[in-house]
Amino acid sequence: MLKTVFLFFLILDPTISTPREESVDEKFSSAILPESYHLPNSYTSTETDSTKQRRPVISKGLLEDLRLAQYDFSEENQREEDEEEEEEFDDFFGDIGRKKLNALPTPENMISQERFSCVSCEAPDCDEEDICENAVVCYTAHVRDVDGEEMKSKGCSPTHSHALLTCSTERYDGRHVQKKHGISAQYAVDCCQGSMCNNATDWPALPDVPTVEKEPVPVSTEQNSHIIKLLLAVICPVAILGLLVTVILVVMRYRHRKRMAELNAVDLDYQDEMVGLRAQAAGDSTLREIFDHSMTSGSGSGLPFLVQRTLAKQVGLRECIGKGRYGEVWRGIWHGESIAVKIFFSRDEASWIRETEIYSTTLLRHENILGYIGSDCTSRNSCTQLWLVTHYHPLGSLYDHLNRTALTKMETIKILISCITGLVHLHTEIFGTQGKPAIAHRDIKSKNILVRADGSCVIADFGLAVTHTQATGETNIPQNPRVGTKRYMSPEILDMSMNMQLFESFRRVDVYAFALVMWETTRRCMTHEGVEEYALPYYEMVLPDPGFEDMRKVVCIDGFRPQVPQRWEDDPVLAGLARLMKECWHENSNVRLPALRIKKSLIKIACLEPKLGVMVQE
Ligand code: C9U
Repeated sequence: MLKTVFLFFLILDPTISTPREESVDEKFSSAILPESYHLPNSYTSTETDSTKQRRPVISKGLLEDLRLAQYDFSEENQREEDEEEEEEFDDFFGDIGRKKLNALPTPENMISQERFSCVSCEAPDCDEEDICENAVVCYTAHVRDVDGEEMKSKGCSPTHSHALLTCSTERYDGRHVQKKHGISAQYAVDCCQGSMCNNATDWPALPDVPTVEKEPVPVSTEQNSHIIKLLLAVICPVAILGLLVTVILVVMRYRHRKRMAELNAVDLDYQDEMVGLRAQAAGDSTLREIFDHSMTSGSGSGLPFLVQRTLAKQVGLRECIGKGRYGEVWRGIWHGESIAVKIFFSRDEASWIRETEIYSTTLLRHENILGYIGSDCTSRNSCTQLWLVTHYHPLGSLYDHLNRTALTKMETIKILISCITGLVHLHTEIFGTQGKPAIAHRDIKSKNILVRADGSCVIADFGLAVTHTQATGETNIPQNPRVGTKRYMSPEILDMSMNMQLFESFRRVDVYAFALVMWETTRRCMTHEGVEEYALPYYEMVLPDPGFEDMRKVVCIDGFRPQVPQRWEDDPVLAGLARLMKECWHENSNVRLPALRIKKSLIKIACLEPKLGVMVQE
């Protein structure tokens, strides 16, 4: 049954192709396209048949064709599908088609394989009649093409399959095609069997053009939904991603601006007399003039606030002279003079804030504290740049210096006394309205001490510093994820027994670290017995960049301290230094000497040698 329906589809749906078995079928199939509908040319023949009798269109061949079309369907299946197909059939053909299908050949009306002559004439007007031979059936066809043009033709159906296709539908109104494409052809065919039976036949009446609404084409609907799905699958993630990126950028920009405003506010807090400040035309002044002014301008130890604001714009960075966890240190040029610029990683913003606060402390300026010029916080390529600008010391850090050169006793004493003088100044609170709080450094080490051209030293890096004011009893420990350098950590930090409430504890931590700096420096002090190579404290006991636990084991559990060579004991100055450093790195922080005591002891040691004593007195 399905095969039968397929045959109808061949006629009705131009999108279904016909089998390519016979050339006649091929020709025929093209002829049945509704959009260019015309029946095949008649088979012309010279032989005429006077029989004009019209007989039922039934033949053995037709019956066989139909059987072939149905052969693989059981009766049961057929019954099941009948109802369904009837509905489809109604849709396509209505009453006209049904009538014809019901009239298909049965064994009862089977007729012999007789051949006929038929009248043959061509579309559109059938004006020149001829005769064709050997027809299974004769037909009279009336066709209206998609443009509404009517065409009339007569002819022979040469084969059974041709006859079946030609005659199986008497009337076709193209409803199905009209529905799909909004345009259709119509045809009406009368078939007859008998010699010249289509002579003088009337033109069968054409069905009206169906008035059906164009149905939305399901294929394109499906395609549309595919396209929509595809677009959704592509556009949605891209749009969401774009939106997310935009939101993140906006939030980052907002936070960046907010942060910049906060950082600027930090600066402002430490510029107490902003209003009275004169904006300086820095180009007109030398560094010294600017500093002289800054000492009286109320802007702490650095430049007047308004000059600091534009520092980053005025400084030309020349070479990177240091890199570390904090960020980078550059030598820069400012008003023709070398300056040092510490550029903090934005993750170490807390250190920049703290260092700016400490340097902005009134009375911090001291010959053994790194000279502060100013801080600037700028935005470059949407990145916060935190600058701290100080004096530049060409000899670099004490660590660099000791690595580079061995020292005379004079140089050694000068380094140690200048360092401890800086530490005394830091640790000492100066009372009064123009005073300063006590400050503990918390990261004393040879890399944080710079060597001036005259061989004396300055202390740098106040990012971890804590302050204490006796009057209020307040110890200001800023929030900072950074900790001191593990190698220089005192036993009480390593075993976590340190009393953080007591400011004195922080001073003692500095003293322990200073003792290690003394050891590093004394190793490089030449005597007639020679000199040791530069070495970091505990170099024999821990690997480079030791962990907290490594240091705890060495310093607290094993109780090791840097080794004091025999050479030192043989020299009164070095022996004195060795005794002093041992007191300063004592396990018990209470017995460590205060900075001022250390300074006095160092002076005493210096006086052991007349030349050194003169230097100290100066
Ligand atoms: C890397 C440690 N550090 C050095 C300086 C600073 N940190 C610093 C601290 N706070 C604010 C600004 C800077 C610093 N360094 C100098 N001078 C200097 C000169 C030469 C070197 C290093 C430092 N060399 C290092 C080894 N290679 C040759 C050059 N002046 C002031 C501060």
